[in-house]
Amino acid sequence: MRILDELKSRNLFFQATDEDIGDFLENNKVTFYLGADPTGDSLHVGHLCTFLVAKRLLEHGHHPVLLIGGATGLIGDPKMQGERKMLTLETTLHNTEALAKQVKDIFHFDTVVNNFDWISKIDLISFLRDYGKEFNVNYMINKDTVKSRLESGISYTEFSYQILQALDWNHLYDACNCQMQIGGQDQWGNITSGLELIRKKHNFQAKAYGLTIPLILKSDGTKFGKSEDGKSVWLDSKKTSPYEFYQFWINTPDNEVIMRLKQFTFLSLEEIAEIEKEFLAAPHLRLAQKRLAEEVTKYVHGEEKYQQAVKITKALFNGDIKALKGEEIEMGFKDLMQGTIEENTNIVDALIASKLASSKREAREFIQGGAVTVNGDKITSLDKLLTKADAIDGVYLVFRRGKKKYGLLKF
Ligand code: 545
Repeated sequence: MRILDELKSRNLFFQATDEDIGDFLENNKVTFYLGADPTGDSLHVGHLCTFLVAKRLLEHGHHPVLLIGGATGLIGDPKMQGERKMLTLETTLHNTEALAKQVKDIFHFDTVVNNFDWISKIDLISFLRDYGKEFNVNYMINKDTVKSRLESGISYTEFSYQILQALDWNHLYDACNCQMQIGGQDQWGNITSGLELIRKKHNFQAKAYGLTIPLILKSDGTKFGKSEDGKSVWLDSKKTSPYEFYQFWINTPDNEVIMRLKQFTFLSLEEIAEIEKEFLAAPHLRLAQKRLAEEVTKYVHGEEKYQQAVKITKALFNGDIKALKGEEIEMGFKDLMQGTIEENTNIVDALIASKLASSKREAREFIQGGAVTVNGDKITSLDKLLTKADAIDGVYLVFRRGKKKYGLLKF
């Protein structure tokens, strides 16, 4: 299948600057780039799709260049609403390193560049003469993001952003014949500014293409990429554990899951069609969600972390807490940690400390009713004193009340 048709079938094509981009991608080995500003120290799942499109193009024989915006991150790509908070040089440097490492580790891009390397060398007079002169202000204020800010206000700094992204592409066009830029749908204005600049700088002899990827929305129209408690799902395992990451994909609604398989995995469309058939025959088995979670977790975190996430999921489902190691307990119960207790704490007090009971009376009721387990063992005696011998690795006590309520305490 032609790569452009493949992207379209996977709902990964929003728009392109030329109709013949399909032929162009079929008949050439194209160097293209994708940029990311170091506004944070990690990507999240909302960014993932665009990077995977770069991988898809790579698999098709094209050559991706990943640009980290060490310079543009200091300026700030205008958002639809409100001026960005300016980042310090220090933060930007820190984030640049973290992002460069992350994209190398996950996607193995071999060419990573930083636009600080060339933008920081342009002096003000050259900037205004060599680039500013090529941009008509009327053209600039017609870009979506700028236009949306004209009422509420936009600083000159953010207003200038598109010129910087444009000169990046022109730089890469000259430096490595970079003939295409890809980005999310929100990058259209910046990408077309770059194309304009390249054309002007090359006497309208240059051939280059811009391609954008649709913004991913959930079926209810809200933003994709937040976990159930509203937190962003990061690719950095220190910010979102592989278990939580796996859970995010497992929780994909039935009416979105086939689309997500197309957008986020490298399974062929034929394989996905097979999965869809089996899934529709027995949706309650959640086969499609499991496969999606498997593919994406393996891709981002590797086989071992995926296996661990599955193990934690199963242990939590069966209540077989003892099957888990300390590290896995930390991962699976990260948000349920309620603090530390002393050795020989009575079960009634411990249950209150774990937040599974709100009073001694309630705690006693739960315990005597047989609703309470500690690390999977049922506790019915009100006199039970908890010791390190009860704890996993001598440290962790996982309390469960009823089928689903969990709390974690540490010695
Ligand atoms: C800078 C200089 C260039 C080309 C591009 C840029 C960056 C671009 C931008 N991109 C977004 C971004 O988000 C932060 C990610 C890391 C914390 O702002 N002006 O940097 C996102 N991008 C990926 C997709 C995007 C976009 O990295 O394009 O649409 C999200 O899916 O918002 O010369």
